[in-house]
Amino acid sequence: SLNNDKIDELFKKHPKLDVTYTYGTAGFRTKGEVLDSVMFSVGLLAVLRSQKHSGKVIGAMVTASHNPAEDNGVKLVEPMGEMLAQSWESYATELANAGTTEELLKALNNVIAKESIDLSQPAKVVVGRDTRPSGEGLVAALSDGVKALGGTITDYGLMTTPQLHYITRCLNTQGAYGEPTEEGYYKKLAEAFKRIVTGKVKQSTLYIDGANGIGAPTLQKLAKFIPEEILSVKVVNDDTATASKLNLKSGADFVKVGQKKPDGFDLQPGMRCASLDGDADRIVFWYLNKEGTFKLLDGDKIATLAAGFIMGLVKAAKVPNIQVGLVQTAYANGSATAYVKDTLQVPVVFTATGVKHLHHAAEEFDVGVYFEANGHGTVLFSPGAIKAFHSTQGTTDEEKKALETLRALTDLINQTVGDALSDMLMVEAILVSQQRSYADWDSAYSDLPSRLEKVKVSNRLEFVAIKADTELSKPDGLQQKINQQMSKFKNGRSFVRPSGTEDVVRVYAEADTQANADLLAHIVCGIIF
Ligand code: 16G
Ligand code: ZN
Repeated sequence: SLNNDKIDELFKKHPKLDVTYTYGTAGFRTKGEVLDSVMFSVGLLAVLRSQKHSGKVIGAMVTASHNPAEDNGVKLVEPMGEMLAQSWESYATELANAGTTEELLKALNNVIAKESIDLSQPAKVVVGRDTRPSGEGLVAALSDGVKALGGTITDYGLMTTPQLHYITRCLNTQGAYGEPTEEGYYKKLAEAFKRIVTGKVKQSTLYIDGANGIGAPTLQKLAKFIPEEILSVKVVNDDTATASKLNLKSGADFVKVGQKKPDGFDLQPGMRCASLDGDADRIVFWYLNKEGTFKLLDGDKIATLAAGFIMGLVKAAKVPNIQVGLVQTAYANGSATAYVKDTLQVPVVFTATGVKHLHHAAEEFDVGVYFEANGHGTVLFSPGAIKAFHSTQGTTDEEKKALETLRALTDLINQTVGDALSDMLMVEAILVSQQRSYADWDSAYSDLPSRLEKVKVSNRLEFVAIKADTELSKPDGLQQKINQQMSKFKNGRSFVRPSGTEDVVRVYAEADTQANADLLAHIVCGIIF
């Protein structure tokens, strides 16, 4: 049974503040200074989750991703590296909002009873954090939570979110996925990349905006495992010592939302650039075209590049019965969706925003490509597909080469979660293989002009999004008004959804011209305000 005294003693070190917390799309996320008690409660829950999985290792990542330096957050990782099962999110919320030891014990006993937790099971937790100043103290609080329930915790220190997911999976699969160390991660990615590009013509330097976050030093370490003759990378915005610079006028979110270059770049035509976010689970690519216009290659462009390449390989390798599919959200540009359906002829499935939704939908395909337009995504290979790539021999040289590239891709691409560094190498491997420039890649289709706005409303929970975030079921009648406005614009499309990470409602609009996309967004903002 629970050691009530120990829980009480440690909980008193992490008193709950007068704040209501919610485990949302990306776990808990808010100002770092109000998260101490939350971390303690997450440590408790991680132990129960590990026990539920008969002692398998559970991951905990302390990060607030692309948000400002003073924010922080935490999310739990399942043994195979996925996001915490949705059915446990409400337990996380209940534990985090317990104000007294009595309430906390009640919430704990509720989980134990409902999930029939065997408290005699061992419990193991691993934790990592990004570069935020509040991270170290928050890890200590989480650690106290783990200890209060008698679990063991290993602190891996600074790392990217995808590295923590990788390590969690490695620890639970006895080496089958890779070595459970930082070096093991670099080696796995570097080796797989080399297998694809060796002997092919190298491209010009990649300039990577590290958002002054953990992705910068991590990429510098990764680059040491890849010879300069096959890849040259230069990391810009790598000042992790100045906390306030994290994600400041830099990073994937800044570039995607503002459609402009980050600080720190003297951007010239011909330069190939990309931006990571603060925990390196997102990447977007960008460049100046011949006319000197800033051009963004976002998650949709990455997804279409990857899907097209993999389709070609599967065909060339003559592996039968491999269904490649793509998963998008409502934020996918209308042109991207049309290109995937009409030109690539790959089936597309839509899900609500948030990695967990896309990830599970992608698992339904043999090869499931999922990317959010914001640059978060990966490609999942089913166990059957991986087996087929290994058991098929191939007769011609072309078939053998295609098979070897497919096998290497299954190692190169992070199978647990979207990974900016793995995605960067995947894109580079494809561009090298196809000898394509950014402009060639970009020319597959032209994005429809779009606008993303946020609106502060008195209660965002009054807004209920349905049909994969494309419509609102509440407040009553609002969707009809939005539809009326949309229909007035050529290629007009707009949707409204409550944010899962900020106290705002987001408005997206798309139309034939930038002025019309801006206008439609503006009108819809006016309707909901
Ligand atoms: C979180 C999600 C991301 C999503 C974003 C939407 C994960 C790991 N991250 O960052 O996928 O795009 O939330 O934010 O699921 P919003 O709800 O504030 O628009
Ligand atoms: Zn992130």
